[in-house]
Amino acid sequence: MGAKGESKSPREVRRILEERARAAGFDLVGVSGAGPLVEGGERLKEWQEAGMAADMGYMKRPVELLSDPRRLQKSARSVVSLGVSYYPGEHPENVEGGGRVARYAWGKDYHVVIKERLRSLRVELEEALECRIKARAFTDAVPLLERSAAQHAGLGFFGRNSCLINGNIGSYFFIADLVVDQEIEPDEWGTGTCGKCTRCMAACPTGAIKSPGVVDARLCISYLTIENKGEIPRELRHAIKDWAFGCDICQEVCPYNKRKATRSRWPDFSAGSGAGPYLKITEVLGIRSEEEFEERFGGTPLTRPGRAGLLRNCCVAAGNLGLEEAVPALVRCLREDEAPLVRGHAAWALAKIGGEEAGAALREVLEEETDEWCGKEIEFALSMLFEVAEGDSGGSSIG
Ligand code: B12
Ligand code: SF4
Ligand code: SF4
Repeated sequence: MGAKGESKSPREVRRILEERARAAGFDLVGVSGAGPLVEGGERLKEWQEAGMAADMGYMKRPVELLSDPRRLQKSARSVVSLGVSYYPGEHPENVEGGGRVARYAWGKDYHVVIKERLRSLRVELEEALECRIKARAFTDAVPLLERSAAQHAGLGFFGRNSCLINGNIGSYFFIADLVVDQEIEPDEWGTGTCGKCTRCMAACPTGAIKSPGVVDARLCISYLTIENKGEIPRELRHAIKDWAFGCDICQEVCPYNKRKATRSRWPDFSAGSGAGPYLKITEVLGIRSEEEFEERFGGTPLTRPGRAGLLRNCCVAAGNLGLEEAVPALVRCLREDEAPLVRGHAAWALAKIGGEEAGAALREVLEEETDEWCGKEIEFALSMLFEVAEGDSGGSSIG
């Protein structure tokens, strides 16, 4: 930090930060010291030990790393937490049988968009404070407990759905961080309460909210459809309904969002700037190469699960929607797709939708399938179809 910057008091720096961050479009601004996030760290440890981090390797790193801003930057003195609403509005009704996309992902890739603004905010601060600022700038990228840091900085309180809720704008906001070597006047910790409400816990379709503020990622649709690289466990597929990317249910039911959700002022997060609220399932199921995938979804958050992951999700959504128009595309996935992940979920979806074409395709590929897991999925799909057929013809166990 340059000598000139030190002449400004921590309070004055706080005032300048607020002014510049708001001008840069951030809805929430707060500051905390750079000490370890003790309570968050303890909760993280319990969560890790219970296996709730699923297969997210980066969430299994030592707690001391994830909960200490100074492990990110030695010279850190303050953590600036910023909030930006991404709320693009409500989902229109799913009349065309689309794959539902969580609101945070309707627009452009927030990592890129926010990072750009953080960079210019830092430059502006350097100019206003007349000094160089050493800073780490990130959002949802560097492993630090961002919600805990933001709660310490006064941005909100932890809801029972584990999201950080702000009394004025609800929870549809991203958290972004600037870990800086500046002494800035800290804010009071965020307070607030869910009161007697438990709506999110009751509404979660997979029972992922195990206790207030504790989400088991292994059951969370957001994990299953985004971070998960493998299969979606069969017993959870039906609960995913039409969600093709992420899940908003525990936020949709939240009274804070119903009353306070404030539309994003950033055009980058509007439905028109990215994939929007629904994916056209048949179109996604037809994407066979990485190039095509990048062309269609590059620059949006939807690249995260990869091509096979997104097709897997669309298979499950098609099955749950009983989307007959998707049968030809699913049959092509079953026959042609190079990823067993896609073939296996296509088999399940075909069995869910049913019909002669689906049955014929499943029987045809059974002998040729070389992947063991996929072969089992096809066998299971055929048994599902057989059960339905038996049920239809009155051939149940009663008979
Ligand atoms: C891993 C991860 C996930 C995982 C696990 C989610 C989870 N609840 O842990 C999955 C893939 C499931 C996920 C889903 C989503 N995520 Co996410 N995710 C993260 C990530 C990378 C780490 C979260 C984490 O540390 N989990 C570990 C557990 C132990 O931490 P936690 O649940 O936050 O619990 C904290 C509280 O218990 C808290 N705590 C401390 N004291 C107290 C006291 C009380 C009384 C309580 C209740 C809690 C509490 O300490 C813990 C540690 O911080 C963060 C970014 C980051 N680097 O922080 C984004 C982040 C949390 N995700 C975000 C978003 C937007 C989502 C989704 C809404 C996306 C979607 N629509 O599909 C969903 C929401 C699901 C949900 N209900 O949480 C935002 C949340 C913004 C906000 N306003 O809260 C973040 C902050 C990204 C960002 N920079 O904006 N996510
Ligand atoms: S995001 Fe969906 S699946 Fe995950 S905890 Fe919330 S309601 Fe449950
Ligand atoms: S739905 Fe109710 S319990 Fe869940 S986070 Fe919102 S206020 Fe809290």
